[in-house]
Amino acid sequence: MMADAAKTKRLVVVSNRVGPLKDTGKAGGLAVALVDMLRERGGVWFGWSGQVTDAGTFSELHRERSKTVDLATIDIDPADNAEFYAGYANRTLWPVLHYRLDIAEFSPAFEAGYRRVNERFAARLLPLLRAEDQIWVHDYHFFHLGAELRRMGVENRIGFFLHIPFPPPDMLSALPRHRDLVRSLLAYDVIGLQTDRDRRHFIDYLKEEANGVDLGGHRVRAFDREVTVAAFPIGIDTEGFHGFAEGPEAKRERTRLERHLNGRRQIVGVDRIDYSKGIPHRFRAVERFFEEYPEHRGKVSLLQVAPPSRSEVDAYMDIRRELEHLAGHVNGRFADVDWTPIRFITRGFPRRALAGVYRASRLALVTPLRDGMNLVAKEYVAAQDHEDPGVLLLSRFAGAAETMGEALIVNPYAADEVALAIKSAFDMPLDERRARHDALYARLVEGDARNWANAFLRLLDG
Ligand code: GDG
Repeated sequence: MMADAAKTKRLVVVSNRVGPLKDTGKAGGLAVALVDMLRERGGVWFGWSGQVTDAGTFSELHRERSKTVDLATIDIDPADNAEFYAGYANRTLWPVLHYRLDIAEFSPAFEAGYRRVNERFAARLLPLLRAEDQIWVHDYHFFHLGAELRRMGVENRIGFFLHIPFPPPDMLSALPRHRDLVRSLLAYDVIGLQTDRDRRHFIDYLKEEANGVDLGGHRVRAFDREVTVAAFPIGIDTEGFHGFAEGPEAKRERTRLERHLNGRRQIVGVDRIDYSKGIPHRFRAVERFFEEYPEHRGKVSLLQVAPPSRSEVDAYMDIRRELEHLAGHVNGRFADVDWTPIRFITRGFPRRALAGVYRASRLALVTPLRDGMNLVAKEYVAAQDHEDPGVLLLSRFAGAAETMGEALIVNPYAADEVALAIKSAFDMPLDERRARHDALYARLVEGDARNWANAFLRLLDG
């Protein structure tokens, strides 16, 4: 149990994008969990306003208050946007941390912009802090923020959670000045990673590159600091999302889809367009499935929902074009007048309708080449009808695979293996589907977003 004194400590959350404070269900599990925690303890959520202006990080502080929670944001300027956000964060760190050295861009200007923005965010956060606050910083945009706060004299407990993978040390060491980046991380008191694999990589890095020592009991010593390092697999608002799937918006969406499906079965994929999500590999696996198992032609189709993201980064435009081309190729090869094998939709769905899309699908393909966790896998399971659940096919390279062993675990690079798994999902008898689903669902309730945040904050409370 949390000590009462700790419970009364105010919480300050820092993340690149913040909010919303109201109708948090719209934004997903993370917002639900953080807003719950912020409401309970009272606190501040600080981050980027989403605006790019000339005043940038010197802009006025934008504030919005809802009961016990303050939302505080600042802008960034065009250079910050190019160098920090679209640059070091998304063209350098994102690929390196997803094991993609081949497309990572290393630029001193990006690196300087990243440091500058971390320093500026720390300087703007400083006057909002109180002596007893617990500070919780999120994700790869802010590796240096804790170290900057320390430099400014902040002695509060500060935690950091990395939402994306931590790669093996050999890979990270290709990043210029990687030691500075990791040294900064050690300024935090608690470092949270998604999975045991990520935690192992982090500790291996400290041992290999910084004479680190694993002290056991989540404690690690390196760079003259002793800190807590642990895995906290992030969850969703499981029961809330199940409720969405039973609600009217989901039902409307289902009816619309089922009318169109006309007795056919639907496979679903839902991903931001991103090369880490393995969508082209998935399309090729679906092609292999129709090739190898022709009895399914005309009876099954894939609905791929893929809202665009980070379109200012070239690699993201390339992948969109590649997907349009691949979908066209598969459809050209197999489609019939009344059947389209792959429907590729690049607009987003409202969250409650998305729950209906999941519910209307007998199978979900969640096949990233590398993913911190992957919440789509969890949402799909949460949305199912307990009496007649669909099957989750999950990449072994998604963090979620570590705690979702009852899914059909596949290697996303092996099209024939994925094709066979798709077939076996359609052959799977009801009692097996239910047994797998029940085990997955129970674990999702246990590891929901609230419990995830509580587990992290318990360690941060110290
Ligand atoms: C990072 C890590 C980690 C997608 N399409 C629509 C839509 N979405 C929502 C999904 C899901 C979210 O976006 C995507 O979450 P993921 O976990 O799959 O991926 P990232 O955005 O890459 O997130 C990841 C996560 O952080 C949390 O720690 O799991 O590994 O990469 O919630 O539902 N939502 C709506 N319409 C869409 O069309 N409303």
